[in-house]
Amino acid sequence: MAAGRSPPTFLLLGAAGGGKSLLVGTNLTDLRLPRKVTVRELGGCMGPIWPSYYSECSALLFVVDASNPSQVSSSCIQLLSVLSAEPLASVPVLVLFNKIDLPCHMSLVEMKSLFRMQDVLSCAPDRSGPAWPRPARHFRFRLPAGRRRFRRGGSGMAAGRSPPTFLLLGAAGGGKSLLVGTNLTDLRLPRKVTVRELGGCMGPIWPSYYSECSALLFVVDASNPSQVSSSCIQLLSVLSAEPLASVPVLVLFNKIDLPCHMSLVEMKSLFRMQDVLSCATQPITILETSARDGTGLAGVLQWLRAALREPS
Ligand SMILES: Nc1nc2c(ncn2[C@@H]2O[C@H](COP(=O)(O)OP(=O)(O)OP(=O)(O)O)[C@@H](O)[C@H]2O)c(=O)[nH]1
Ligand SMILES: [Mg+2]
Repeated sequence: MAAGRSPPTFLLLGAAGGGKSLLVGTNLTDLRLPRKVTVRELGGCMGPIWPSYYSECSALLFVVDASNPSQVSSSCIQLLSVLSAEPLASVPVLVLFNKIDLPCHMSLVEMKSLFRMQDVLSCAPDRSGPAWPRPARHFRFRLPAGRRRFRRGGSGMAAGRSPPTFLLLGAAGGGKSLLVGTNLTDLRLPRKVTVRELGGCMGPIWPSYYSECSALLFVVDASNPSQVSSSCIQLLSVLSAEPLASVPVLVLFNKIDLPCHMSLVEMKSLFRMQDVLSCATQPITILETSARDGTGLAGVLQWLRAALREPS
C-alpha cells in the first residue's frame, strides 16, 4: 500500500480451475472502492512465476476450490509457500473457498480442517497492520443469485431454463480473461448469455464443456507468431469435436493494439485459414480485436447477438 501513483495491486492466486477468472470477470471488476485498485489474476499454471509479481502486491486473494477435495491439500501447501515469501510478509490475505453453489462442496468446517487452516494461521506472520486492522482471513464466496453460472444440463441454445453458454477458448495468454473481465460481462444482449472462459492450460478438459456450448469464441494472440501454428492445430482439434459440429465460431485475432501485431492477411496466411475454413463444418467468422483498448469489440457484440438469434 505504499504511496505511489499507480493503483495498488491485489493479486488473485490459486490452483488452476479454482474460479479466479470467473471471480474477476463477474464480480471483482464491479467493486465500488473509493480508491482505484488493480486486481491481477495469475493463472494456476503460472505458479512458478507468481513470485515475480509479489513485490507489487498490496493484498492477496487466494482461491481454493471447495468442491474438489483432491486439490485442497496441494492448495494448502501452495498457500504456505506463498505466505512464506518475504515481499508478502505483511500483506493481508483473503482465502476464498469457492464453488459453494455446487452440491458436492465441502462445508466451512470440513474445508478448514482439510486445509489445515489452524496450522496456516499459526505459522503465517501477523498480517494485521494499521491499514488493515481486522483483515478477513477466510470466508466462503457465493455468486449473487443472478450470477450463478455453473448450471449443467441445459444444452446450448436448445430450449432450456439456463442461459446459453458461449465458450471462450484459446492458448494461454491470448487475452481471454481480459476480454471477459473488461468487456463481455457488460454485454446488453436481449437474451441472457453465459460466456465461459476456459484457460489455455485447461485444454485437456475443454471437451467436457463442449456439450453445453452454443457458440465458440477462439482467441489467438496476433502479436505472437510463435503461437499461431499451435493455435491453428488446437482450433482444428476443437472444430473436429462432434458436439461442436454446427456451432457458430468466431476467431478473434487479438492484441492488435501492439505495434508488433501481424496484419489480418499475415495472420490468415500463417494460421492457414483457408485450410481451416475448407475442412470446418461450422460457420466461421474472423475478427481482429484489442481487449486492451476495445478495438473490434463492437463487431464481437454484433456477432454474439446474431449467434444468439440462430437456432443450433
Ligand atoms: N496489449 C494487449 N495485451 C493484452 C490484450 N489482451 C490481453 N492482453 C494481455 O495479455 C496477457 C494475457 O491475457 P489473459 O487475458 O490473461 O490471457 P488468457 O487468454 O485469459 O490466458 P489463460 O487464462 O492463461 O488461458 C495479460 O497480460 C493481458 O493484459 C490485448 O488486446 N492487447
Ligand atoms: Mg484467463
